[in-house]
Amino acid sequence: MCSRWLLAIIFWGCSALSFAASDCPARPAAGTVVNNPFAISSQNGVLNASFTLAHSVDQQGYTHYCYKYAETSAQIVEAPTLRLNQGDTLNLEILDRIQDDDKDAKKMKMKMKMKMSSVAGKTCGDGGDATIDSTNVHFHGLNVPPICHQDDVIDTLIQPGSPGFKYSLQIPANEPPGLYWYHPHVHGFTEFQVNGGAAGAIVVEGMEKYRPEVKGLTERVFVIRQQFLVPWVPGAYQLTINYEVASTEGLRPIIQMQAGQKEFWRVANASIQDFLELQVVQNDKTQKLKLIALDGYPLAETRDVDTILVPPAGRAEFIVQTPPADASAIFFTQAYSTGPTGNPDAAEPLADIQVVGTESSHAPKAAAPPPAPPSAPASASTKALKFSDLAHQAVTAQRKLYFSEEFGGTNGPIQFYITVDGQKQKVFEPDEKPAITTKVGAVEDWTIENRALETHAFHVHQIHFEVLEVDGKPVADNDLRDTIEIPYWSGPGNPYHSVKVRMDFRDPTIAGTFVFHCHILLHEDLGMMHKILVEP
Ligand SMILES: [Cu+2]
Repeated sequence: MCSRWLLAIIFWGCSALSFAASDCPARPAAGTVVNNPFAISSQNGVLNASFTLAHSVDQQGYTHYCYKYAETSAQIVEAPTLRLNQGDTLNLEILDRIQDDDKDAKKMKMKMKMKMSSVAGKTCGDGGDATIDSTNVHFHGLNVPPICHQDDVIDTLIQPGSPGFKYSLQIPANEPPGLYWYHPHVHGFTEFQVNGGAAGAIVVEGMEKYRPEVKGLTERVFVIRQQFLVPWVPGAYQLTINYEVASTEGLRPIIQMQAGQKEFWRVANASIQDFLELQVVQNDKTQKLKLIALDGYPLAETRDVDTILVPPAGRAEFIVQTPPADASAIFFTQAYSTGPTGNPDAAEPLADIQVVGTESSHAPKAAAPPPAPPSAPASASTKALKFSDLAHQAVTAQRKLYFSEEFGGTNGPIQFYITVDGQKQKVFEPDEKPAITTKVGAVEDWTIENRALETHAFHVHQIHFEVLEVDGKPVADNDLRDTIEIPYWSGPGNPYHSVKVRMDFRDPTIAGTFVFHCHILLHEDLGMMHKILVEP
C-alpha cells in the first residue's frame, strides 16, 4: 500500500532468514489448552518486578519480542499479568536485551526505511536515537502521571544493553478496577515490538466490589495478539490467544470450562490493528454475554449482548455461561470492515470451548485456572471511582479533531493525520510543540471525526473519557473508555462518522505533556498522533 512497505520487505526478508538465537521462551503448541498468563501480585501494597525485553525469530519466520520474567532461575515466563490493588505501587525494571545476529545489516536497512527519530530537548532514560531496538513502556489506560519513570512515552528511551530503567508508579486510590495492559511505545517502532508479542495484562483488583456479579466466578485473562510475518505489509496474519495461535490447520486453542458454571472473562485486544467483534457461538447461535466492564471501567449497569466490539487496545470483561456438554461451542471474532483503504479483519474462531466435568463435579486439576480474587465484604458504588461525576461538570472548552489520510497515487494512503480542526495537517514529530494546550481543572468536550476511507481507533493517554454522542446523537450508555473506534467515511455524498467525548483534566497528577493517537499501530508509527500539554 505504500512505498515504505517495499523497503520493509527488503529489511524483513533478510532478518527473517538469519534465524536469531532463541532468546524468547517457547510459546504454547497449537491445539492445546489455553491457560491464564502467569500472574504476579502486589504484596503489602507493592509489586516489584524486572522484565528483560528480548527477541528471537521462530521456525515460521515470525519475529518474537518478549518480556521475560524470571519467577525463579529455572522458570522464565513471558509477559506476566501484573495484579495490583487500588493505591498500590508498581516498581518495574526494564532491561533491553534485544540483540541481533545481523545487527549491522539490519540497522543499515532501517535507515533506508525510515529516518531515526531523535528525542529533542528533555530525555529520560538512555537518550539517543529511537531505533527498532529501543524501547519504553506505556501503561495503557492507567490514570497515572505522564512523567519520567512513570507513564511517559515522549522522552523515555531505553537502549539495548543499558543497565536497566526503573518505572515506579502508584495506582490511584480511586482507579477503576479492571483490565489494563502494558506495551512498548517508541514512536516509529511501536508496531514492530507489539507485533512480535511485547504486551501483557494489568489487573487492578476489586471488580467484585463494584460489580458483585463476578464475585466467586472462575476468572480468565485472555490477551489477544496479532502477528504479521512482515509488519507494515498488508496480508495474512495470525491472531493468538495467550500466545497460542488461534487457527493452525484445524488445531485450535481449547478453553476448558467447568460444566454448569459461569465464568468471568477479561479480554485485552493487544493486536496491532484488529478490531475484534467477540462472540461465544454455540451450535451456530450466538450466546448472551453479560458485559461487566470496558477499558477497565466497570459499567454502571451490566448489559446482555451477543457481540462485543473491542477496537485495537480496548478491553472487554464479561460473564460467560458454560455451554451444555453436548454443544459445539467456540470463542469467535466476527469479520469487521475497516473500509476501502483499511485492512480486512477476518472472521476467525479464537478457541474451541470444551466442557469438562459434570455439573456437580470439579474440573481436572491441570485445567483449573486460579480462583477469582478474594471477595469484598460489600458492593461499592461506581460513583466512588475516578471520572464518575464527569457528566455533571461544567465544560470549559469544545474542540474538534479529525482523522484523515493523504494519497500518493494508486497504492493507497501514504500519510496518516490526526488534526485539531483549524490547524495544518501534519504528521507527528518527536520535537513538535503540543497541538493542544489546556490547564489542570479543564473539562472539555471533543468531537472526533473520521474523514478517511478507513476506520481509526482514537486513544488518549492518562485519562478515560466519557462517550457522549456517536454521529451527533446521544448514546444510551455514557461509557468511560480510553480507546474508541470511529468508522470509515464511505466517500462523497456521505457524512463523516464522529464521536463526541468528555475529557477530564481535573486531576493535577496528570499535568504534563502526553499524546493522543490512532491505535492502529502502523498509523501511530507513521505520525497519526499529537501532543497535548496540560499545564499545572
Ligand atoms: Cu488509524
